[in-house]
Amino acid sequence: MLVSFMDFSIEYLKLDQLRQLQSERLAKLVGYLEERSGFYRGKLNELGISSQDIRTIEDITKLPITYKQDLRDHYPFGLFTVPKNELQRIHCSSGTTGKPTVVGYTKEDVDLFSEVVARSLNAAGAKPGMQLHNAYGYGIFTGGLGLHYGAEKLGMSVLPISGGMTARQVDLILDFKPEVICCSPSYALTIADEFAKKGITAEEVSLQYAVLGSEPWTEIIRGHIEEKLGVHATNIYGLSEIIGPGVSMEDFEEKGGAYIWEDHFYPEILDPVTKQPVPFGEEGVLVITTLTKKAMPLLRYWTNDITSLYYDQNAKRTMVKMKPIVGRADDMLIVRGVNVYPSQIEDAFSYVEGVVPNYYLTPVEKEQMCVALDVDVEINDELVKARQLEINTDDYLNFVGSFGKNIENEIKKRVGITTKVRVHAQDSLPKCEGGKINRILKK
Ligand code: DLL
Repeated sequence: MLVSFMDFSIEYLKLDQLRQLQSERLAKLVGYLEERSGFYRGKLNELGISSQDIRTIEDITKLPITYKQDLRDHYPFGLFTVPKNELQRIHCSSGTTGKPTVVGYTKEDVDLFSEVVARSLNAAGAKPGMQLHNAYGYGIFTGGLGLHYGAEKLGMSVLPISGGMTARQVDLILDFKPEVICCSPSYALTIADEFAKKGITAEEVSLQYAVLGSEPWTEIIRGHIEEKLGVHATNIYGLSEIIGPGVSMEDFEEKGGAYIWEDHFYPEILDPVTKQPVPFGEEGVLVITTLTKKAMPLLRYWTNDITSLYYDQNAKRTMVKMKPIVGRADDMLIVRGVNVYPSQIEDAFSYVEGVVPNYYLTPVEKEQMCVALDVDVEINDELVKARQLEINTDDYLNFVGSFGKNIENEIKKRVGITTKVRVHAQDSLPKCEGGKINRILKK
């Protein structure tokens, strides 16, 4: 078996030592940017501050916020702080419209990326010598290569299968018997369904751990994946601008929230409107400062992702945790004045037995205002079979009708909006074919 030479002791650093380390790193970073970044030099000048004003991590609130637009305005390489010949890799964020957001890595940055992904895999339960079935997309997306290098750093072997061709993925999992899989949660559901279609049970699948992220997901999806694949499913979060996957990660024995590797990525939660820090524990926009990156460090990067921070009394490690992302501020729907994220609807499903969390939301608009939401969702076959209902008979339609009403009521109760729920047979709505899924359909 391969042995890992990684040292994870930093994850258990005493809080005062961690703050000291963050303070030193922040002061050094601002000096570095003042020297190398025309963009940040200009921003610091505008605010009338210099690197001399940044001595402790608390001084971070004096610093400018960086937005995605700043990266777009300096497309492609304008925010890089090293010459192009010092780069080792270039990635882009996953936006589908307009020019991509470009990020560069020096060799040190790639090492850092591998280190935080290796830490994440370790927290997910993976061990040196295990095999990773890496179904994240390889290419300019950070998922595939990010997990690949991290797994190798931990001492795992990797099958770089990438996303798509689900039938083949399933065959190779059966033949190669990997212990660990990584992909988006929606694609893990597709893979799990493919096993079920073949009549293969969780006990027959070698997988033990699933490392899932790149899109919001909730406990109902975790439950389905854990049950169908017989794994511990944990949440990995990250974004290209900061590094890629491995900004934060759940522990497989703790779950519920993800440790932020805050010796490298300093988190703040800001109010989306006032842009001021919210009281600790309250929800807002996650803003991250990269304390140690070289090619494209960012100060207070506005991720647009909504979450909150907390300390877990029973946590193994000392670093702060974040709750699962509720959604991106961009994906928020306003239904008759109520702010709604798809993940809140998904969460409401968990209160009705028999919902298969493969769903789509279609906003219903009147005079350019969203007044309601149509929800298409699947019903579990087993439930229908258990009641011995023949598809499309009156009994079936009545049952499905009241099932849909139950979901509508739960959504009304928990999210506060009116929806029309259309119930579909299991496996009849389009599935994720690899990569990130978009739950919101346009009419
Ligand atoms: O999605 C990096 C990644 C790859 C993360 C593989 C995890 C696993 P981008 O393509 O730049 O990078 O997209 C980043 O995806 O700002 C969030 O909105 C969303 N996102 C990523 N992970 C999660 C997660 C990668 N675990 C954007 N939960 C982020 C919710 C997530 N949203």
